[in-house]
Amino acid sequence: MMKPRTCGREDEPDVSENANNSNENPASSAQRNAERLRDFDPRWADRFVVLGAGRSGLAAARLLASLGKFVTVCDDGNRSDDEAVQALAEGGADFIWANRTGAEVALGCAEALVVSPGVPAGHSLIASAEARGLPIVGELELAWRFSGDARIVAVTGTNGKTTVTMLIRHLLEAAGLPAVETGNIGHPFSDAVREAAADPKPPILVVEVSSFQLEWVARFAPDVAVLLNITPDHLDRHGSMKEYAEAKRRIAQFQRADQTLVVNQDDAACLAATQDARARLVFFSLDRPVDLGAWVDDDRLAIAAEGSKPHGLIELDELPLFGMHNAANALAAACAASALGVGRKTIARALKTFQAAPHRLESVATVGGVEFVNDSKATNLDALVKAVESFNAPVHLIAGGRDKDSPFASVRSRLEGRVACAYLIGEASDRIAQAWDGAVKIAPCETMDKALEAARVAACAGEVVLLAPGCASFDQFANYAERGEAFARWVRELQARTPQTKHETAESARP
Ligand code: UMA
Repeated sequence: MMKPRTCGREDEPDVSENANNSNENPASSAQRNAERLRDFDPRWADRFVVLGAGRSGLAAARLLASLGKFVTVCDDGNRSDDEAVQALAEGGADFIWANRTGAEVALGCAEALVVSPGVPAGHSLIASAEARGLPIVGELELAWRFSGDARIVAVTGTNGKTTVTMLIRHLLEAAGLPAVETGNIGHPFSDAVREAAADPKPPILVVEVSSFQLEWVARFAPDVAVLLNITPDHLDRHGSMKEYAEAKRRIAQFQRADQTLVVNQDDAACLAATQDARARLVFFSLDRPVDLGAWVDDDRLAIAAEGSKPHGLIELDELPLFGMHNAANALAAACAASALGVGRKTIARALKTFQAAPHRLESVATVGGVEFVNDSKATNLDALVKAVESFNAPVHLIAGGRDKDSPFASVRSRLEGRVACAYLIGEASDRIAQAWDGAVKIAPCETMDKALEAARVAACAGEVVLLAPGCASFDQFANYAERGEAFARWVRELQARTPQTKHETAESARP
């Protein structure tokens, strides 16, 4: 039976201090909404409008419909051919496609508007709901309100979210604790909550959480929150770094003192964002030992759990993931698993057997001595730089795509001397070329195929061709996975038509 989270529990923080409490500054619409949501209990509401008929919106609608609520789903596009839409419609949900009048009528009868993560806060239906005084609830918050006693781990950060989410699930399962990956990783949280409620042995829900999902959080309080890093990303959506960091901060804003917050000790923005946290703090660091948490001690990962002495876990080179950023990811996951009771020996054993997700520094093949590496998931500048810094050989970098207002010039000095040539594709090409001109050699290529061909011709044995776009994929591809697959397909075709030498293995040029 699906149990809701109770609202206004005595042990929950008084969110009024997080909302606007000053007469001098008028409350922002987000703060007013947080106040409205504080008192809103979805158990007692019957009629919901869901904005966005993508994965999250449909999952939210399925969750609400399973609880006997009346649901209308509005979308600016038309996805009526979608099987999931048809199934929901047959189950009684209404759909309104790109029809503002119909959407307004639905809103007039609704008690709350549920927002999909991809819908920007400035959407006219959100403004309309605000004008009507309706609570606006994000899909993450909605699902959490219905998650009952399920144990929840939430992972956010600019980079590494997916890897850490997967690592935590892996560590929990190694300890015999059933766990499910959910959220931004692709399996909507609303579905995971609905499925967990029907499970006699509910799993721990490990939720990858994006800044988009955190925009509408008003009470979300995971048992364990993990904040990995905060570097510029999605500035086109959030407007400024301040707003972006503010969204990330919400992962811990409503946690209680008996919950755990795992924070990157080496990231000043993370430390600033969690200054007021109420939860028990656990740190991870690549630079120095911590009292409670995990760190790198010489070439060994180490951990100090609550009430126990520091212990070594595994050697850095036993970790089946490349780059120091992945060592930090492993430390973060170890802290989260430890907070949920997983012992250090199990953590150590399981870290050695983790398999990385595709499109993340994935070595596709070595052809003619050149290693081709797919890091299509590097969709922002920080990830791009970390990917480049993972190699000690000259890098032929394929970058570009949809621009997210990223400060490309800020990474010039970190690419200089490492990148032999940048092969630029997609909409952001001109801005990147201007920003990097003089620091690295530039080859405008427009498309992936042209970039790969140019890089193949230029790269010598021992060098690396790296796809780390530093941009979103949506100008030329459906998503980062499709972009990574296009890269990998081209490389495999190249490999098939190139005679391989005896020594040609996917041996890495990484340090
Ligand atoms: N839509 C509108 N009006 C708008 C915007 C969108 O009607 O103004 C409609 C679209 O027509 C479409 C639907 O909304 O029908 C799409 O909704 P959505 O953009 O929220 O996407 P979903 O399919 O629900 O997928 C979302 C996440 N997408 C985004 O945050 C953009 C997925 O993360 C996530 O896996 C999924 O929920 C399940 O939780 C993807 C992503 O790109 C991977 N995330 C960003 C990132 O990782 O950088 C944040």
